[in-house]
Amino acid sequence: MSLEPKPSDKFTFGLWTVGWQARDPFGDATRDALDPVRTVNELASRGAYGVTFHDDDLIPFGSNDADRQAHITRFKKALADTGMKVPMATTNLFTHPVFKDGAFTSNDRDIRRYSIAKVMRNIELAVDLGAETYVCWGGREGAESDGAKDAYVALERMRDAFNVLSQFVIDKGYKIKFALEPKPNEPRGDIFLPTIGHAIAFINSLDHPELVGVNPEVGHEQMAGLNFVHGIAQALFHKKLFHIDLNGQHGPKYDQDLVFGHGDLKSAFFLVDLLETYKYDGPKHFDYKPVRTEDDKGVWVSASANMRTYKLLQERALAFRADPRVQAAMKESRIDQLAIPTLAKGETWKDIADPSFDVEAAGERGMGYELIDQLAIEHLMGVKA
Ligand SMILES: [Mn+2]
Repeated sequence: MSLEPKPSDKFTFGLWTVGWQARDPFGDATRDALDPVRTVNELASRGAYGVTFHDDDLIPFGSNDADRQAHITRFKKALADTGMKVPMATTNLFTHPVFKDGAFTSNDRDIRRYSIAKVMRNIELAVDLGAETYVCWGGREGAESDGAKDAYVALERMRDAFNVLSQFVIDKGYKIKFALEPKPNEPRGDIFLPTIGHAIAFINSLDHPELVGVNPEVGHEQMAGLNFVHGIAQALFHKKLFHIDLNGQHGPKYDQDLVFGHGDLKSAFFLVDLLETYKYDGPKHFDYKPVRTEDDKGVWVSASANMRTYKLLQERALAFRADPRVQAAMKESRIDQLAIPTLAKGETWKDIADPSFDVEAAGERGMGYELIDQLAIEHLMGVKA
């Protein structure tokens, strides 16, 4: 298979990813700002499917209506010229000082109301550009002190926001769904809805749970010490994987936003295997940051690296599944048996008390997983049988 990225692969990038100027808490920008029009052109030339944006990535915060329209017009022209899509958009509810205590869960009620209005305004633009998913990352929704915020009522206010926004898209007839992006911390000391599991449970409390899913990010779950592959499996199980943020992370530390695969490569391999097995057909969205050491050339090298790594892992995962040695090892490990319902059709609890079951013999059976793991590593390393 070709490793050349093409639009049918549905690779997408946030304007803020390649556009990150590499300002961090300790240092100034090391790169110039990128014009969104150039970003669209550069990514299109490398085989991407589309771009995504926060309102403020495209339209500088505080722009007047005429300037806003000018930014939108030239962005639309770049999209039309290249065929690039905008499958997702999101709102910046974290940069301006007004959001220092959060947006939907700020203790200030007027800030909460303003925040929902800012989202609604950008949803109208997102729909106009053809987006079907609206991501909500509540980076400032949290606290540094448990005395600062009532975490119970904060969830009630978070629920208010999604109920209002759901009613907004219903009343407007928009075909767009929301995707919550969990993160455990950073920039807040602790962020509400810190993991995939928290977010999915919260969605069940909403007026329109069918309109809300998740947008999990590799690094965010790994910052919490969790298994991202398991998290994605659970999101798929609940039919809530509306979008995905691919990147790389080395375990629980600050949010590294590395190129996809440049963190835990083995986890990335099994993630691609899972997405391919369950035929995830949404955008493969890279939410990463080219490392601060890179110049403009390095930025575009890193953009291509994300797509190439995905394609390589896709190739390796398919080869792994097709390898007769892997298939035999999986059969030996009884992996196929997990797909069989524990009770047969028509059986009840009355049917499972089997007095002849040999507990000791069953306890002695080895599972054979070491062989499967080694075969996975060898496929990942490109070792030919
Ligand atoms: Mn991140």
